[in-house]
Amino acid sequence: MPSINYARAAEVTDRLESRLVESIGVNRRTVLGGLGVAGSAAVGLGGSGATATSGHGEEDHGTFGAVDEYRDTDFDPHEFLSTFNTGRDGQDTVPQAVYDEDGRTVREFELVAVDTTITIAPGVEFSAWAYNGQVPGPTLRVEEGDLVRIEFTNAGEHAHTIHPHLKNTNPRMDGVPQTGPGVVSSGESFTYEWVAQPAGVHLYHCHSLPLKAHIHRGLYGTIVVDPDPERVAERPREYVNYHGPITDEFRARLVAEAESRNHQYPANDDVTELVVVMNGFDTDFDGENEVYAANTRAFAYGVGDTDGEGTWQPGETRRPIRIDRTDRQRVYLVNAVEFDPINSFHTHSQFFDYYDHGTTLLPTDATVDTVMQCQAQRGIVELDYADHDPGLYMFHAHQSEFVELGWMSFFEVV
Ligand SMILES: [Cu+2]
Repeated sequence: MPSINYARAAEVTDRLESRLVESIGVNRRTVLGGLGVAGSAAVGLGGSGATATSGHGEEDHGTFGAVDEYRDTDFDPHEFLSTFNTGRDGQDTVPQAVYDEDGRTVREFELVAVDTTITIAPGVEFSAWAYNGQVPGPTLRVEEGDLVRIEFTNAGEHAHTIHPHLKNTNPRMDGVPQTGPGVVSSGESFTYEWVAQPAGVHLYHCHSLPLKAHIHRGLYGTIVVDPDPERVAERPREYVNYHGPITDEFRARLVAEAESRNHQYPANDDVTELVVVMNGFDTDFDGENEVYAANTRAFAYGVGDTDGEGTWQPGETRRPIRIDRTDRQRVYLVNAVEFDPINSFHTHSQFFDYYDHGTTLLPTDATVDTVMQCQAQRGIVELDYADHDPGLYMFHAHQSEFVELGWMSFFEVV
């Protein structure tokens, strides 16, 4: 491998990271968000009658099953990238029970909302509300048409829900305060059931009021719904924004694309898949974000210290995302930022195909180097680095402020 200048990239990452940590006014380990009621009131918490338990209490809510195991999660943004059901050995790292019921495949997950602290920059912790103790929550991967069953327990202090961005035909299961069970109070449980549709990359999040308070604290995650190739063969028009004739060749192309997306098909093995959730943290509860990130940790995919040979020093948490250029790269990109109307994703020296919401099998944008996403928007980014020399290639939000405050990353093409 030709020598790659890591030092200069490491210096940039270092400088930005130091400035960010200084700007938050942290020079020792500090838990942010400890403002409690006062801080939450700044974003209006407690203003809703629907939110039953808005007060931080001294009262003991007890423990609920194995809840404590979620309170001390050692979240690794690098592991998180590919922690979902890939169908490959050793990578089914988000536990799910899979079984048949009434002729349909059920995929059952357990989600527990807890109050916890997470690390968002070196020495900077944030008082989060988190599904299974991690922000973003676990990535749920299912196939189109499956029944997704979520055993949800609220072990946090506040009332929460899970609202899916899916085509959900039962209002009881919408996870909003106004329908079905409403909010799930502290100490209670509810089983959500959703049909996995449409195929694509989707979002789930808490819908308790005030919404922005519950989302920015960390209650969100990704649902990847793989297209069912057999359904694509039968109903190809539902997967394209194209009105011309559907020839056999065209149908076969769509089916091949669906198979490459579906983790149960061998064609999926030639694709490296990554989940990138763009998020932000309002550390002083003034309704603006102080820290931005891809997958929670500011500059996690920046460049840290190596031994000069490209091997990361022990304990180094900053390192680029390594890309095997013989593989196709697929990024499931989700914007979970609150307070800022839009976020964006920009690649250096590279153009990509983009599938808005991931619901189509032909790109909605071809050959672009920047896409923007409004709040809750998401999509699939497909990259091919086969023509590129090995080395470091930046990617980041193209809002300079977001870059300086943490949302700056590198791919390391090898
Ligand atoms: Cu909530």
